[in-house]
Amino acid sequence: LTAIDAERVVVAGLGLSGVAAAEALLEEGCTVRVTDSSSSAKLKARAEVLRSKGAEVMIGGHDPEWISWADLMVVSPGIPPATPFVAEAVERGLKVWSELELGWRFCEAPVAAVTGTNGKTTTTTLLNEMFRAGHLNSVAAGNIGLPLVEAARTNPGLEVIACEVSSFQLWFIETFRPSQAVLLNVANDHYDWHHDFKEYLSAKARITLNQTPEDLLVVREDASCLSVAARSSARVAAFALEPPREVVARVEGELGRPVHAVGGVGAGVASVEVAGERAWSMPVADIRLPGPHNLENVLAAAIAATCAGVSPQAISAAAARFEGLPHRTAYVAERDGVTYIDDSKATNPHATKSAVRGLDHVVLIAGGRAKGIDLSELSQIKDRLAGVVVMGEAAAELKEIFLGVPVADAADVEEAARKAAAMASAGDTVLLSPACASLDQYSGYAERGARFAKAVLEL
Ligand code: UMA
Repeated sequence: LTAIDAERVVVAGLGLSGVAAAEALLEEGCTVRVTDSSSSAKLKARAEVLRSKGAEVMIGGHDPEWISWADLMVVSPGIPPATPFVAEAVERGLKVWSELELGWRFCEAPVAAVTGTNGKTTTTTLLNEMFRAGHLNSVAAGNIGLPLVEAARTNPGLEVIACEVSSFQLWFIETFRPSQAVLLNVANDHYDWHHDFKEYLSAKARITLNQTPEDLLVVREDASCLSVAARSSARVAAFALEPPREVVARVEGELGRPVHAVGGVGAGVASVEVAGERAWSMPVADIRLPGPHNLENVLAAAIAATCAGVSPQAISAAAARFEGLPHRTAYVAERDGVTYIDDSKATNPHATKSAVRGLDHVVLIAGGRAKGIDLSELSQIKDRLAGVVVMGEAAAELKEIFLGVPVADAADVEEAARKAAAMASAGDTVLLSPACASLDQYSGYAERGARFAKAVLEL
């Protein structure tokens, strides 16, 4: 096999990525063994399907013997590299890829990859909308929920792929080389998977590892993202919520080399300049996505779309239409002059800080599972808060952090909605933006957000 160059492949993890990887490998004629540590009813059913397609499947554990049998391991993003089965494979010199690396080898169209701690899914979706508005045959894939390997194999005639990539997927790449890479932001998250910020940042930096001067790297103008750009071989573009000329000056000063393109905002107009010439602009008031964090997402997508040759009209049309995704600073309702917003997807402090930025008089609902992240940076938003309702595992920690702000306890998100409503006055915003994962109480952020919205509508 030219693309994969392996015959005996172990697929670790039998989730979306594992199933898509195993199916692709079987079709390529590889001998495939699949293993998952869990043995739930769902996995048993999946195992049967894969067996019927010719894979050997072991659920309920991983057999280290398989490492010496294989010449490639494809590991699911949910399995941290410190997991003994994966760590041992790496140590013994087995080739280990993420599903992203495997999927890349099936891609015939250029990939525009988007990563960052927050805003990935929104930006990937918007970028795909911009491509489509520009009449490019494009699909949104990757961490967004459609494994790249599946997207590449099941969509003939693609001209570009908007691919959301996570640090987990980037960890085990080898040749993955996006024509365009977008690094939206890097903030504390996922310390249950990565060791520390340095390791997390270096995983994110891998998005540009194989890029060349023919490729483009789009970064936020901040110290962490620019440190990645400084070490990249790609052409660099940068964005910030300031006039483009100022952004150019700062970035070039920092990097010591010219920037290819820049996105910024001045006098109420968002714009992109390429090689010093204005290539796209749009009044900020015409952009539907709410909040400054989303304006950054729009700038990042607009730079990538512009540099991919999409017309400014098509970019503006997509940005004027796109209202955002559920549970991401999503408007729920207004009750007695109080606005209710569902930002259940905010599962780290940076996301919560971004949601609060741009708002005043907020009654914040926060808490859940902290994933090993220090939540104390949330104290920076204290002066914007009229009150806080805490819930879940992190409740006690949050109470300490918000000392001085009126705080109430809630057993669940429904009670939190009621207590927040009682604390809010006309003109305030009640914001569910938990800064924590939901898995201590809910099946996911979507359930937590849906239950919040329902409770608000019943107030
Ligand atoms: N498992 C093992 N051994 C272990 C640990 C886990 O076998 O030691 C098994 C689990 O029992 C489970 C499987 O591995 O059956 C887990 O697979 P997975 O968690 O990698 O899930 P997938 O269904 O393959 O989904 C993954 C992404 N999940 C994660 O990164 C955790 C999905 O992103 C992504 O949409 C999908 O691939 C397609 O690319 C989700 C996500 O939460 C939405 N991503 C994180 C985020 O956005 O913050 C990064």
